Amino acid sequence: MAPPPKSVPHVPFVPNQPPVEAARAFYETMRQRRSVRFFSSQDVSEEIIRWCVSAAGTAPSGANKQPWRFVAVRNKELKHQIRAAAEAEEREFYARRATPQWLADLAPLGTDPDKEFLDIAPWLIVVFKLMREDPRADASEPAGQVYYVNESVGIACGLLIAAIHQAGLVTLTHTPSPMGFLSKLLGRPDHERPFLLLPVGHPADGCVVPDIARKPLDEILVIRR
Ligand code: IYR
Repeated sequence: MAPPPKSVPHVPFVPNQPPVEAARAFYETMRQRRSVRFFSSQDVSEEIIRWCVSAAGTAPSGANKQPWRFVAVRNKELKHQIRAAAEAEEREFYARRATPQWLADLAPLGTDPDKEFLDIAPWLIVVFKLMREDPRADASEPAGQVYYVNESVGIACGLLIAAIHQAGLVTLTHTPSPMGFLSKLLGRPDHERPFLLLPVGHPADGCVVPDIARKPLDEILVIRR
C-alpha cells in the first residue's frame, strides 16, 4: 500500500459506503433520464449549474490533466447567436451532409434543423476539450501535453448529464457539426475545441419524448464467471 517513490504525497482513501440497495436505487434514478427536446423557459439558478459542473469536474482523466472547460451561457443574445449558427450548420446537415442511411436512422426520433431549444432553455453548457494544458500565466514554459482527451471529456460529460438529471433538470446532447462557430462566438482560445453542447433547464409543460427502449441487460453485459 506504500505509494511508489517519486509520486505526489498520498492521503487515505475515503470510500463511499452506501447500503447494498444503493446501486439499484441509482439505476432506478438513471433509467428515468431522457434526452429532452422541449424546454420550459423557467429559470434555473446559477448555483445549480455550478454544482452540476463541479460534479463533472470529478471525472477521471488521462494523467489527471482534467482537459475540459465548461462554458455556461445564460445571456439571451448569445444563446440566440448560437442558435442561428447551429441551425445554419444543421440545415446543411439535413439537406446535404447526412447520408440517406443517417437520415433514415434519425427519422424515428423526429429531429430536424430547427433548434428552438437553444433559445428557450435558460442555460447552454458548451463543453470544450483542451488539446494542450492551459498556458502558464507567465508563458515561461510551453503548455503541457494532455492524454486520452476524448475519453476523459466524454466521461466528464456523462457525469454532467447524470448530475443535471439528479438536480431534477433535463438536457440534450446536441452536436451541431462542425462546431467551430462555438469557439468564435464564445471567444475561446485555440487550444480549446468544442466537444458537446448541452441545453439545460426544466421540461416544457406536456413535454413528450420518443417511445424508445434501452437494450436489456443481457444484451449489453457479458459475464465470464
Ligand atoms: N446533429 C443533428 C443530427 C442528429 C444526429 C444524431 I447521431 C442524433 O442522435 C440526433 C440528431 C441534430 O442535432 O439534429
